[in-house]
Amino acid sequence: MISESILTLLKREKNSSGLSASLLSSSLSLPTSSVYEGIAELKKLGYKIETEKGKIYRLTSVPDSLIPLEIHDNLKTKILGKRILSYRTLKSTNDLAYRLAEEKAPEGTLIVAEKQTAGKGRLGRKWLSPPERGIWMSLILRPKIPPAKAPGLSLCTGLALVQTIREKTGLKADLKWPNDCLIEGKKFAGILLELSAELDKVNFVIIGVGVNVNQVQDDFPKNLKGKATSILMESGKRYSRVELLKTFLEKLEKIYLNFKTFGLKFYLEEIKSSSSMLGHKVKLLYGKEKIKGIVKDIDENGSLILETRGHLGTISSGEVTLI
Ligand code: BT5
Repeated sequence: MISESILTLLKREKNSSGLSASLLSSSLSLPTSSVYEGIAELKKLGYKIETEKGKIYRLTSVPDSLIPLEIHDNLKTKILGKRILSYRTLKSTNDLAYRLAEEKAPEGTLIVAEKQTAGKGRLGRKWLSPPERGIWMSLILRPKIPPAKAPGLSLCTGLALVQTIREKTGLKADLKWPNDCLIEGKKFAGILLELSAELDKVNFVIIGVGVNVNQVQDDFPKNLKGKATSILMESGKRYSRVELLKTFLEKLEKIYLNFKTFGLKFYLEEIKSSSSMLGHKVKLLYGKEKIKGIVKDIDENGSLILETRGHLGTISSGEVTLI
């Protein structure tokens, strides 16, 4: 892509006095007219490029947009995000990912949108995805594992997210079984796993992740006030969504490869120590059933071990709240 090659050169020379159109054209063996077109395209994508005397170009800032040009830049993964489809608006990145996976899209394909108009949570719930405030993304994975092991990927994803936020922001992010990530008890991210499987084999898994990065309090409706939060609200700082996404992909890839080889047990201790529920009294909503108990453990399939009136039960899904 012409604009990508021009951008690579402009980034390399970011601190110099700039590059001339003729130098760009000779370095890339392109006619000058293509250089002008490439520069115009980059400006349209939000890159700030200073122009001197109409012919010397200097890159002064890059957009925090979830576009392949930025996500691919120095991304150290071998599978995740190698192919990226990026949109201004989608109904749901998960829906598109599912369709593409059915059409044989390769493992690691990443779908991102700046805004979702029908972002999905679990069980038909909605996920608010306002424009340019968060990371709304889905990944296509094709692990060769039995379907019963697939829910473990939700905890693996949560772990990668918690590791990312802790490392990049210093905030104490926690996992809330089975699919939430919290800071100070408030939800900043949710994970939605969708599975296509036969009895003994997974065809593909869609990992949908929504991360609230730069929302302010007023971006949330009344019913989520005090329950939902963003990285900006917790840290007081704006973080680059692109940088968070890249770190997350790198961490998730490492965890995913170990998960496929060794199973969830490889990360179980870290998952447990990052989990806000362990040892606490909780209320579990499972369909229409309500159970109270103490969270004793998380097992190697990612199920919750709940003690209720002296009995231990294994819970594979549901909604848990601290009491
Ligand atoms: C989840 O569901 O937490 C999974 C959310 C997954 C969203 C991603 S975004 C990219 C990808 N494409 C999609 O269409 N979805 C995935 P659940 O545990 O059911 O939580 C949903 C509940 O969280 C809602 O009913 C609200 O109460 C609350 N909620 C909605 N939007 C929120 C937000 N932006 N931040 C925090 N809480 C939210």
